[in-house]
Amino acid sequence: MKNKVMKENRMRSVTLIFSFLLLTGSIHGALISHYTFDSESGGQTSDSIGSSFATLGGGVEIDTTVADRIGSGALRMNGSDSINGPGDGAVTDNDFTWSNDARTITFWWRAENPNVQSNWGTYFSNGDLSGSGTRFDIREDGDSGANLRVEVEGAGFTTDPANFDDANWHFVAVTVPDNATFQDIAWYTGVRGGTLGADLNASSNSQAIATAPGPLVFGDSILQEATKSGYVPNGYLDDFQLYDEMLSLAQINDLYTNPGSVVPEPSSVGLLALTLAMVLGSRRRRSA
Ligand SMILES: [Ca+2]
Ligand SMILES: [Ca+2]
Repeated sequence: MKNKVMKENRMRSVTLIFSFLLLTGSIHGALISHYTFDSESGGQTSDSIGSSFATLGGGVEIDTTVADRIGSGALRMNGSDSINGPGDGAVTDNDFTWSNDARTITFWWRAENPNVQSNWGTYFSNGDLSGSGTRFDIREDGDSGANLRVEVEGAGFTTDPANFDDANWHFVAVTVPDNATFQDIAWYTGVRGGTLGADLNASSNSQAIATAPGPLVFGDSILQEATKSGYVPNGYLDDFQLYDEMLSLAQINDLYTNPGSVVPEPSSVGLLALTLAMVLGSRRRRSA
């Protein structure tokens, strides 16, 4: 009888520990990529999550001098697009597979030459060109002035946040819900130390989001069009964060008002303590 109780206790402990591991695994899954652009080594800059890295192309480098960067460095994008395709930018070694899953992308951007817009300078690009909705770009729209544009294959919308290309650092956050069409995407921007603006997307385009697997590209686009080069912006990108869920507006505002911070996660230590308390509690009940 005693042996049976001990076996049950052991099984219960194993189950609880396994649950703990599953729980912490899913919590760490929220923020899935974080490029601080603080340093480089051998032409690569590391993702602070996991072991991935981005290879720096000819149009980008790590800059450690620009004013008000977050941490020790930022990605300097030199405005020179010489390769047809994403190779001028910083390109990750691993593919991301999003398809129609929810996501949030946040980063900071600052122009090198205030009020001189890049052509189609692209801060972030992902996916491929295989079909409708498979590409995902966040960029300037130089054809319309210094504007912010979000674009997928088959849909795009240009907005006009005030002074987006001035000398200030600008926060950008883009959210995509599950199973979204283009009109469901929201984007927000705000100058450092200011107030975060409202959702800028007024598009009613119903193109489905179906981002194809591909590397993350910073400072260039996966687009390959001989007549539309100029995808490397002239400025700086800093503190890129990618979440595999749609953050709330309050969480986004927290990232905006605390540059370089990440959305807080429940403490793993706290969960471990809770799990141990449950194990001990179950043992105490058994032996009572
Ligand atoms: Ca940085
Ligand atoms: Ca290029």
